[in-house]
Amino acid sequence: MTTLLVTWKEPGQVGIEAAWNARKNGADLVTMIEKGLAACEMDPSLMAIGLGSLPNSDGDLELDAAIMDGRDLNCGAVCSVRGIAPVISVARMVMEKTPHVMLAGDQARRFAIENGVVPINLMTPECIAKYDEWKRGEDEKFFVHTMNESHDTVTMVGLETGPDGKPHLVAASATSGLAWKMPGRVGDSPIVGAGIYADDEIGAAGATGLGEELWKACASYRSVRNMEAGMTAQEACEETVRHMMRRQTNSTDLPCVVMALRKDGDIGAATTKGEFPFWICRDGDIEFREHLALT
Ligand code: SD4
Repeated sequence: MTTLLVTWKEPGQVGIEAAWNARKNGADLVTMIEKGLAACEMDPSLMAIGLGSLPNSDGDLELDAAIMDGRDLNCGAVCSVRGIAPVISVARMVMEKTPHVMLAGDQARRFAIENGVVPINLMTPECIAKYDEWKRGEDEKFFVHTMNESHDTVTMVGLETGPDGKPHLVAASATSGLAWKMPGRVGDSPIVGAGIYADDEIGAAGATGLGEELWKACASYRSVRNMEAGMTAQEACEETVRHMMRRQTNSTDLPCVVMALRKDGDIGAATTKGEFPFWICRDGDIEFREHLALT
């Protein structure tokens, strides 16, 4: 049995379908998730992540990604990478080909090129037009972009249970970060423990939303630890979100979302604000769900 959870409506649909197609072609869990996120990054019609997404305040796209394999807690990440996509594949290469966890900026780009990724111009006419529009009405500072309009991150968690009944979990995320962010700013998505976490002995979790707050909360790790302490996946996510709402004054400025998948297939999701639409795929049966904020 294979279960996948993917964030947000439009990009999530592209991601989940691509991941399941990869499975039909024989992909393992890490590859399914990589292919799912890569499809979102490379689709210029999605303003969510990767090619043609919303840039920083200089009009430059800086991409982040991370992947974690719950089998041995191995992980790889890249941040602030320009002119390269899909960065989820570069994060996977960091995990599999280096002894490190994260490469940043120009050196991550150099590593990608050395490993065969062809540089591309990530800015499309559509995202340049959006940037110009934002520049013209530049009165709302950095976090103006409401995440209800278009989401900047796709996060995916997956569980595979083999014939021996042993669970295997993977979590991954790819993002262009918050639109109009300060150049060089990195959010939660490429940070293991904040944006993603996976441990075959417990479960996996992933976050999306206001990265500064999710990072302060170590939201994904906290949710996995909550499941380790005996909570259901839903209780685990709700505890994380309630804790954020109680301790972090900015955690309801924009949605802060966490979703979790326990090693027995139990799932949960919670958000500090608004609705959180996400997709579930169970052995190819794809279902769409909408979660409301905690009140
Ligand atoms: C970030 N968490 O860079 C990301 C943004 C995001 O939907 O998830 N947007 O802070």
